[in-house]
Amino acid sequence: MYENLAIVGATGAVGRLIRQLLEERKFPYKTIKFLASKRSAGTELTFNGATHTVEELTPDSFEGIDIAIGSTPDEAAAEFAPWAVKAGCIVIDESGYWRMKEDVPLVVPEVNPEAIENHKGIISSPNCSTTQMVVAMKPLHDAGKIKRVIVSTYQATSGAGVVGEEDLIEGAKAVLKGEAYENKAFSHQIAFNLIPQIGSEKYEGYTSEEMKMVHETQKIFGDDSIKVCPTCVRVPVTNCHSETIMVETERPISPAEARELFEKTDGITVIDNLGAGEYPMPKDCTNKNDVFIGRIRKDLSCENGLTFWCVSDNLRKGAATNAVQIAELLVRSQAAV
Ligand code: 11C
Repeated sequence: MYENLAIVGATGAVGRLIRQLLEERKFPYKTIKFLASKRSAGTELTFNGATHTVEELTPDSFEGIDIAIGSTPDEAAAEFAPWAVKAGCIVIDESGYWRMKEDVPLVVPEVNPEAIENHKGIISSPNCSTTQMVVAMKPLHDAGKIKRVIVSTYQATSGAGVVGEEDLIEGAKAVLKGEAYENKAFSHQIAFNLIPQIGSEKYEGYTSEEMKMVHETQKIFGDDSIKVCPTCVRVPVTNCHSETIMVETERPISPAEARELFEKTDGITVIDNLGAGEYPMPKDCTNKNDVFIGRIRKDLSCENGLTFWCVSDNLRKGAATNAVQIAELLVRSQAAV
């Protein structure tokens, strides 16, 4: 039975949300422990009405643990996941470190749940900008085979952590008062501005965030022939990533058919009434677990093209919710044995 849990990186923003989701979704467990770096060890937190003291993450942290959900920087994930696997624990990892490794399934439960069966102890959760896009792509790909995607992202500052949000809020106050502000997360002012770079320069003029969208999408669909052309932009919005997504399919899919496909898909909510000014917006999608879709229309520039707008809470479906859903899949797969 998978009944002994550990949350690694328990005091971070996504760690906090993982705890909240486990409570909200009444995740079954017998014991749970909360792990973090030495700096945060000793912090007290409440889970399901009980007080827990956060323990320091060490090589011995995983004895007797069945599932560990980790939300840590890449370097920490590279170190702790092998400790956990050695102790017989399954790791669900939010970091970028393990995603593209051959033996590590990269899973979005609405898209490729079957991939968890091939795990060798580590299961990865994708980057937030990829996750919402592949959830939206899945019903269209099943119906008409997607050949090509052009995506532009409008990514919230919470993707860069608490300091990212601070750069927006405190930076905006400083601009309004005409004062100087020293950015902590971003290399440029984000208040009243857009930054067309997320991550470092990586390949042929694309950034690391953009190349994650290319490689992770192909791995999740198990199809390297899907062409993805991304542009990732940081915008002055505190939470929820938005994306314009254009897909070109092998057979034409009309906007009406696409809407029906989206509406039938678990995890997708359609809000699409341009005449009434109704479409998903970050302020309305925050704290929700779904991927929201609107502005569904034909791409006028290409034969089998369809274009739409997609918004999702990057800390929830883009991170914590997806990881907890993977843990739920594991529990269900074991119950089915
Ligand atoms: C951002 N997508 O919005 C990034 C954050 O690979 O998990 C998540 C990075 C990752 O800045």
